[in-house]
Amino acid sequence: MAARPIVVLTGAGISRESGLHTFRDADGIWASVRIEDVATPEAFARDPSRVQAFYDSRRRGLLDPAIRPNAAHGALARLEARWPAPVLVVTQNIDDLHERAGSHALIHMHGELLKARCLACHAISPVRHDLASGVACPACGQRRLRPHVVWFGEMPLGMDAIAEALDGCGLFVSIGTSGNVYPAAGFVDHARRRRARTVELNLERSLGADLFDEGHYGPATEVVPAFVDRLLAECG
Ligand code: BJW
Repeated sequence: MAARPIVVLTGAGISRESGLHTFRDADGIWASVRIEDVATPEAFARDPSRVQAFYDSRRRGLLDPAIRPNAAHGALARLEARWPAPVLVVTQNIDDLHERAGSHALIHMHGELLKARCLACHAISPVRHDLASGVACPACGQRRLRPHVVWFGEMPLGMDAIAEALDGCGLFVSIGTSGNVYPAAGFVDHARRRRARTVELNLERSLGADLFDEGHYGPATEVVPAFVDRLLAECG
């Protein structure tokens, strides 16, 4: 049978072994910071310096040379290069580890930490420095940049392209996400309705684990390369 398109959804768990924190694990980001203080448009309107400082600190962390893509990111790039049909990675992560590993067909549905958005002219620009000190927008010169990330209550990015890919996929794989946050948590349902095979790869069963046809549990650097190797062997 001909190979069918694949959609892969990734979450914070895939980057954990690269040294980045997840959100809802015991040592996760939300254990030390409240969502309401840093990840809503209301928080930014109330206290922009605090929100900027939170993302500035995470951006500095991401740019630490010790933070590198791991074997799971590498395996997905290999899958895209070798699978005979399209492979789309939809990531909830704002890090750039998928692209550093070599993934090209990639949607950052919750935005990108290394980009800023201008509140005055809406231009999106690359950023590698702290925004708290008031960096000017390279397009219009105003000092009204915010992190290019999607906060609670905001519309995730690329939703039309994601829906189209889910409509046409034969396999949906969810990796390293707890299934707490919508609309991403609903993608498995969408794929099932389209009769795609659905697979969860995670450290432990997620909230929606029962919705998947199969699950493989363990660290992403082990279960993802093993799963990709099996898939590539199946298609010869
Ligand atoms: C490992 C591992 C290892 C660990 N190996 N695995 C009531 C009901 C339903 C929905 C709503 C509701 N009220 C409001 C909503 C909507 C809301 C929502 O979902 N709220 C819920 C919390 C209830 N969603 C929104 O507001 C979204 N927008 C929206 O819905 O717009 C309207 C719309 C309607 C219809 C269609 C389309 C749109 C926006 C959500 C924005 C999320 N933003 C954040 C922060 C910004 C980015 C950032 O700062 O980084 O995004 S929140 C945070 O959670 C971040 C993540 O991307 C996101 C998901 O987290 P993730 O990746 O799942 O991480 P964890 O920590 O939860 O899980 C890690 C997993 O990895 C665990 O399972 C571990 O076991 C595993 N793991 N180590 C493998 N080594």
